[in-house]
Amino acid sequence: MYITALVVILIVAAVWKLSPAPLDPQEPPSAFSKIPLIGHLIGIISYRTQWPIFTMSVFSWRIYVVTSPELVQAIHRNTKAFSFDPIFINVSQRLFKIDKATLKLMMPHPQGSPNEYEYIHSLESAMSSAMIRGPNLENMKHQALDRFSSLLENISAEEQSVKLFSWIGDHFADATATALWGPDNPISKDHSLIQNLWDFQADISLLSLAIFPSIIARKGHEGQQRLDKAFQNYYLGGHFTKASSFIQNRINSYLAQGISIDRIPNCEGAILGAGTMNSVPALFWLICFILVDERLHVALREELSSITTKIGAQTVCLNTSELGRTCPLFTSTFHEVLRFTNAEVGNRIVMEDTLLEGRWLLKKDAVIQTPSIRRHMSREIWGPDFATFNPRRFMDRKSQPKDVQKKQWQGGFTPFGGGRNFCPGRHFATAEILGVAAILLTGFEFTSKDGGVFKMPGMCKQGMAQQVKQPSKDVEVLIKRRREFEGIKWTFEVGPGTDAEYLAY
Ligand code: HEM
Ligand SMILES: *[C@@H]1O[C@H](CO)[C@@H](O)[C@H](O)[C@H]1NC(C)=O
Ligand SMILES: *[C@@H]1O[C@H](CO)[C@@H](O)[C@H](O)[C@H]1NC(C)=O
Ligand SMILES: CC(=O)N[C@H]1CO[C@H](CO)[C@@H](O)[C@@H]1O
Repeated sequence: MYITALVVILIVAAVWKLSPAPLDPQEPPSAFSKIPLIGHLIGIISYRTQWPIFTMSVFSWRIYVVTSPELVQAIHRNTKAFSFDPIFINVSQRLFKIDKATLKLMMPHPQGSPNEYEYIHSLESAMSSAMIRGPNLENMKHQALDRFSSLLENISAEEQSVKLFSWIGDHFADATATALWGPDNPISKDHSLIQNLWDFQADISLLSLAIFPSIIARKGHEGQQRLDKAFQNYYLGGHFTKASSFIQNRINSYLAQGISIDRIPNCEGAILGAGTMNSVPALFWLICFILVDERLHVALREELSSITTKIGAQTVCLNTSELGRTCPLFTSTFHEVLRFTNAEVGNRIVMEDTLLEGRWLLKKDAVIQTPSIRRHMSREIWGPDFATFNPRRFMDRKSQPKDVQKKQWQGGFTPFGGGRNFCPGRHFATAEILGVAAILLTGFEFTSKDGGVFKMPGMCKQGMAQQVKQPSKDVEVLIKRRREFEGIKWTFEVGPGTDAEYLAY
């Protein structure tokens, strides 16, 4: 889950035999040796080839980089031959200092198939079954939006200055922790843990090296330890009775596999990380792309007013239940933000020699990368304006030729990954981000600190661990409540959601 190309390569380097193996004629063509191996660079240099898949051999390592949407789908489909499981285990082991007995439970059963990671599969289905459309998901949406709006009570019509990214992030972390672990979650009780979470996330790549973490990643290490401790108190204190089904299912899956309750907490910081590290930058960019475009901002306020209903003098209801239909421009803007800011790399390990699509031989133990940037920023897939931010792009996809639609939706657009590791949180993330953005855009004004027009913050080329790029620097803005929303409490209609907002493809 939290894996950078860098870390994968270090792991592979450690396990790879040192003698370089020559390429088999059936393997993907070789390209670009002796170049830096950071994820986004692989994505960027992949533009220099027309091959649908190519091999990078650096020293004795072998990485297959996939550029074509069709092959990405083929990789996602063949979950047996191409697996994330070995990476998950290696990284978890390093990051969470898992003891020998627990590790044994996590590995494939000695008498079973060597590639069957029962532990991971059970955990994955426990998580995704709690996050599919239905009452559990609706409950999480409600919890998150209710909590976020209550955190805004102190923002009055009096202007105040905030650092936008950290302001959004801090509230979002609390709201997300509330949705996942319930009202007794450790984050809402102690906001100082939020900084610990950001420190942990910033250092996650270094921490997964597991070499003197307290020296090479002191802040991240301290953050991780404080989070561990807080979740220890939460789990051992039995505070999870009001937690979401997502968390309840995780607990049951652990217990069913023989992992005791005291071993659970040290992974929970990572789950909170998964729930915030992509959503927070995605929400931030959504707000920024709207604030820099006055006409878009006005059009969206107009669109959102159709789902905003005043109930009595003190309450406003936001009906976010079918945003794909009721607010198509808003939903499309969000999808375009994901296209524009996503840098998912999608690592898999080849479990056994496999002939991909009857054509390309992929060798056991090699790493496969499917950098989304190569497809999200592709002229063939998106047309001549692929490099322009077009908030309406996803609204009129239905009017495009069938073959274009097919390319865009089958492997061409994968902000949430795909295949067995398809992000289980994608429905929740979409609903939470759109819901929070709807509150912020309808109820509040944001202006530039220096009084000028809002300027687009710079974007990092690639987060070290995130799938959505971070801003290179935070921005100061002035925020105030709109007069007509003074003293107002928000309520939410959430509903099950529709394909249009959930990117069902
Ligand atoms: C905009 C927000 C988000 C984005 C862009 C995103 C993206 C992704 C991606 C690309 C993957 C890896 C898929 C793969 O390797 O094929 C992933 C996995 C995962 N995500 Fe998300 N995610 C988001 C929000 C969330 C949220 C809110 C949660 C939980 C509350 C979550 C939980 C997870 C988990 C648990 C996994 C691991 C799944 C597995 O190993 O099978 N994500 N996400
Ligand atoms: C709002 O402000 C009051 C007084 O300053 C404080 O006690 C309270 O915790 C604040 N509430 C939130 C949600 O920040
Ligand atoms: C919320 O919106 C949906 C979709 O437009 C509609 O079917 C539903 O009746 C609305 N709910 C309320 C309480 O207005
Ligand atoms: C893909 C990979 O690197 N797998 C390794 C993970 O760690 C175990 C044990 O440390 C190795 O046996 C795997 O080869």
